[in-house]
Amino acid sequence: MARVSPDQMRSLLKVYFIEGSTNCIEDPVKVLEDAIRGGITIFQYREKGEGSLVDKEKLALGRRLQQACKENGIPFLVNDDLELALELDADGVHIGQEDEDAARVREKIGDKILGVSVHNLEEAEKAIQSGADYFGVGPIFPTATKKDAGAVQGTAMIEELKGFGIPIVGIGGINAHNAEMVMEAGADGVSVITAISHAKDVRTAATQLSEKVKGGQA
Ligand code: TZP
Ligand code: MG
Repeated sequence: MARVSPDQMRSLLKVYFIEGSTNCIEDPVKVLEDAIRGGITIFQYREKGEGSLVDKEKLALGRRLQQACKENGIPFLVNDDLELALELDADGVHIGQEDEDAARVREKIGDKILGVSVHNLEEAEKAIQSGADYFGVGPIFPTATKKDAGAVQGTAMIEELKGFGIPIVGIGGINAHNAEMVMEAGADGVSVITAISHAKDVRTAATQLSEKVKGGQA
């Protein structure tokens, strides 16, 4: 399989749902399936925080989530854990600045999707040279989900990074009420945890977000 093209990446990033067991009130697989029915376009398994699964249990949940993605043609990415991504033969990996060097990750994953979190122009340059397929930019708005997230950036950094021509997804405190601001700043999509995983009606929450991002076509 060839590397994903920037245009393909842009359309995949539109409604980017992230979750792990600690983000969900219900069974994470059910949450994901409902989110898929609501129109998400890509998924990231991010098993983090107090009480998160490890080893076999982490792998087992990853397998179930990946299966739900496969059945529905949704790309399945893994956060941070390169070994898990390779073991599951995931469609890609998302890494932050504290994780393994992006160029080394690119070497190990071949043509799989590589997302990198960037916070400034320097990190962005380096991520491009390392073979990133997209940038994750945030936190755009205040978030309680990632305790070690840096300073809230607002949408200004998206505008600045737009010039690189690499697909961009915004993250952090995004929901159906503020998603349009993120898209108007030049993002190709929005990445959310809480807005979908904690919704009373997960499917409707995903649909509402889709409508904001895709301009009415869920
Ligand atoms: N990276 C920056 S903010 C964030 C991550 C993983 C958390 C996003 O979660 P939420 O609940 O959508 O604010
Ligand atoms: Mg990370």
